Amino acid sequence: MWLHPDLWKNLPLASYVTAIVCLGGCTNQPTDHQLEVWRKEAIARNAEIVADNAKKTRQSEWNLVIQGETATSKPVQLNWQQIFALANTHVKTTDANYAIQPSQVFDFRGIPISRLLNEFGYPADASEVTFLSYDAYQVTVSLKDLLTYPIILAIAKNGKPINRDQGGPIYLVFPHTQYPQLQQKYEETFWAFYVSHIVVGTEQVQLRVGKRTLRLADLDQLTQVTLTETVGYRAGWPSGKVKLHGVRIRDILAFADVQLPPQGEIVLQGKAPIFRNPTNPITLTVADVRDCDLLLATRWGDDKQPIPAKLGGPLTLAISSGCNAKTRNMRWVTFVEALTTKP
Ligand SMILES: Nc1nc2c(c(=O)[nH]1)N[C@H]1C(S)=C(S)[C@@H](COP(=O)(O)O)O[C@H]1N2
Ligand SMILES: [Mo]
Repeated sequence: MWLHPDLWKNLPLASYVTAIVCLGGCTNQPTDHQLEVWRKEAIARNAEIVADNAKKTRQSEWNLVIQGETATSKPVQLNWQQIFALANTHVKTTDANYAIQPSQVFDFRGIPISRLLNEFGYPADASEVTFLSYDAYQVTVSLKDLLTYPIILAIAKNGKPINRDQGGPIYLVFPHTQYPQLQQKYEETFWAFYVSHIVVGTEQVQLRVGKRTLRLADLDQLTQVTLTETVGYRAGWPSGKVKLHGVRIRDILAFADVQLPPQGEIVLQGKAPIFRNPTNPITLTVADVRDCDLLLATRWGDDKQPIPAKLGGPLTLAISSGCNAKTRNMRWVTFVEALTTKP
């Protein structure tokens, strides 16, 4: 069974009140139910942070990054002026998220994804494109559909900037009215709000650690570890226990000659803006990095498949249930890009 993105939202508050009661007195072996409860708690807390931070970034400071298996494999960053200049396609459609008037047609103006794909290139064998948002929400769309239909990153709705609570400043819009066949396939959960990155296919592993940049071949030299856990990622993963294969963060740091700061913390950065917010960084305690299994996963499942962008790959944080509650409760970071230390 696959998790519907909706399961991550509108979490019943009552379900995690029990976790608070248990935090002081839990045994070392939390039950699956407790893990699930902690995961929901972390996600609910995250939702608040996201709502808060998303409001702070102004439209004029917004960037859009295009990367992955593009022609140059180098990320291209568009600033607001460039985004604005490219956004000259109009799509008249209902808004899948406008529940008040589901039949109302709006005039969206935006950048057709096909234009970006043609400009920046894509490999002949690529089949999907992943859109990542400020809050680490992600959706994956078939490349063929993106080339066939005017699916746009909209920056205006009826001639006005799109409000944050309606998905602005950049909202992924599908031409539902003109192409009703897309209504089922790309229902409201696909309409990503505040898009910040477009990943064509899946990127190569590239992890900044101290002064070094590690590739998959480097990580594959280290001790390989497998965890079987209920994952806390937000999108796309199966529910229930999943096998994650990768390397320990402490081994990665040692490999890159980075010392564990005795009193400090390890800072992890992901691609989504909320996973690299300097004022609210994702931190791991030195004790947990030293004493429990905190992995960067490179593969998953029984057949050790690479982790595709659709699941937040190629590198994701995986947290063992043997870690302390504080760490266990943390976000499972997708699209991991850097590890640093904080004294
Ligand atoms: N960036 C982002 N886009 C998103 C979501 C989200 O959490 N973050 N939720 C999706 C889902 S599941 C739905 S139903 C719609 C509306 O989400 P809302 O109910 O939070 O307004 O937006 C979609 N786009
Ligand atoms: Mo939803």
